[in-house]
Amino acid sequence: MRTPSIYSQDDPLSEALKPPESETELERRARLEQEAEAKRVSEQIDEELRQERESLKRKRGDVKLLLLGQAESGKSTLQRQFQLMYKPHSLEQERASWRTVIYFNVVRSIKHILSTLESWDDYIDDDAAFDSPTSKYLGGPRSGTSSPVIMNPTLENSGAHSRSGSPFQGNAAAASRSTIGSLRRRLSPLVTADAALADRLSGGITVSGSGKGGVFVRSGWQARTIENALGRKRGRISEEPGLKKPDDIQDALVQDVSHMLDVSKDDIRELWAHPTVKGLIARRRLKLDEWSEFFLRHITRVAASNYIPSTDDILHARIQTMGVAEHVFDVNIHGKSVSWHLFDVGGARGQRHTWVPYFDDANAIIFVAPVSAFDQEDPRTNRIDDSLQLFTQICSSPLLKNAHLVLFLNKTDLLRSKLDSGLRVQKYITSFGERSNDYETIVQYFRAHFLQVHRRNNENRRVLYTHFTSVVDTKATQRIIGNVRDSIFRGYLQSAALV
Ligand SMILES: Nc1nc2c(ncn2[C@@H]2O[C@H](COP(=O)(O)OP(=O)(O)OP(=O)(O)O)[C@@H](O)[C@H]2O)c(=O)[nH]1
Ligand SMILES: [Mg+2]
Repeated sequence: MRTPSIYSQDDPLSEALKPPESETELERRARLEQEAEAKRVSEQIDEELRQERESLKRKRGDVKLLLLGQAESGKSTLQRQFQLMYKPHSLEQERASWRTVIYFNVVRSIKHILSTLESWDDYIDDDAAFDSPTSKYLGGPRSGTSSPVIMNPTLENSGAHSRSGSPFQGNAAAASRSTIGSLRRRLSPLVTADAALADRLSGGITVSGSGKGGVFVRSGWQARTIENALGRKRGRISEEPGLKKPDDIQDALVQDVSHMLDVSKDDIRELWAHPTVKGLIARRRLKLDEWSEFFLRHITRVAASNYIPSTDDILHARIQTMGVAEHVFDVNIHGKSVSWHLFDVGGARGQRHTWVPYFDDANAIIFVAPVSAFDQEDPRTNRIDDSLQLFTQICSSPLLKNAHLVLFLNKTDLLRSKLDSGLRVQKYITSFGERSNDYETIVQYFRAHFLQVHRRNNENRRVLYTHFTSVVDTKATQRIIGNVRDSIFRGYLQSAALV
């Protein structure tokens, strides 16, 4: 008689799936082993999902905190600061998966630099470089993009350019083209890894309307990135004594990219330091995101074959959030441990519809607005203006009217460096007028606009707590988190739940 297997005798589907009569003893044993393994993996997934559901279940007395704000404002980075403060071991477990994100950030940056160079024919001549984009291409501020809220942003040339301003190209041009051409050839295998890395992180899910073609990840992507790399080995990782822990597991793709980075690090450094690249950046013809600049500045360390992301690297890494990710922390206050459920939302326009179901019974909101974004658009609205519109919606939402409201005016470090490099707010936000272009005047000006939005939408007379932040700065952010925690608890203790 055949050894019992998962194929039931009565089920018609099982009947159809029955092994062939001609099955040999060897094949039968292999099949049974496979079935047992599949069953074990499936049970383990069920158990993990059950445990996850259990741990996420919100109890009476738990705090529900929402992190809201536009894309790239710093919500997930702030979430990582909460994680660092209240659940540091979980960040440790994720360290390996951040390597994939950071490699992806680096490869994307190189790809972006090379394609921008290509559109400039690998050279920028000084005349073209010094032309003001607005005067040359737009003839002044573009109309038709005025702000529905407060500001009246002007737009900068969004990238269209012509090479006709370079009437002669001498030795400098030829040398630039030759060097960049060779670098492009040598770096092409690395750049080709972009798609595979994106696929590894997103699990093959693409999101339409994702602006810069970014990669989105859902809650729990860190573990899945490792699973995606391991395929069927999933589930055995931590159980069997002989098998490696997730950190030790060698993802072939990541290993390949690591190797390519190691052998290309001098080329990447050369590209990053090339006068044409520096010229394009200085003239704002090549715009790099803050994380690109951060990892390129640290390329020698990041491209080393034994690279392990530091906590600072993890805070600077960029991956877009898809939907809403819930994180639970136990927060101790006055000797009492309370579970905080922190909801980190995707801020891209196409993701905002997913927020509303989470508004119900929220205790607190941290709204994150990047003040450094005054010179950016999303996609045709000035980003500060977009933040103000979003903040208007949050302040006026009846579902959120009882939630404690905190505003983080974030990325103040980047604002300072933009001002140091000579950027003028008035150029992008005409209503800023002739005010002084110094840090203090600017942050107070933005703060006043947010306060005004709050005042106009404040039937409940609730307080708005504002903080100037740079959430990549761990020490300062943890102090502010402590502050926010205390203020949330003060309000919260008054509600009957805890007293
Ligand atoms: N320098 C600097 N970088 C920051 C700051 N806050 C966030 N970043 C960086 O900005 C990038 C975007 O931050 P995220 O936290 O991913 O933004 P998000 O709001 O979660 O974006 P979505 O998930 O798309 O809604 C990351 O590379 C961060 O490291 C800051 O205060 N200063
Ligand atoms: Mg995010």
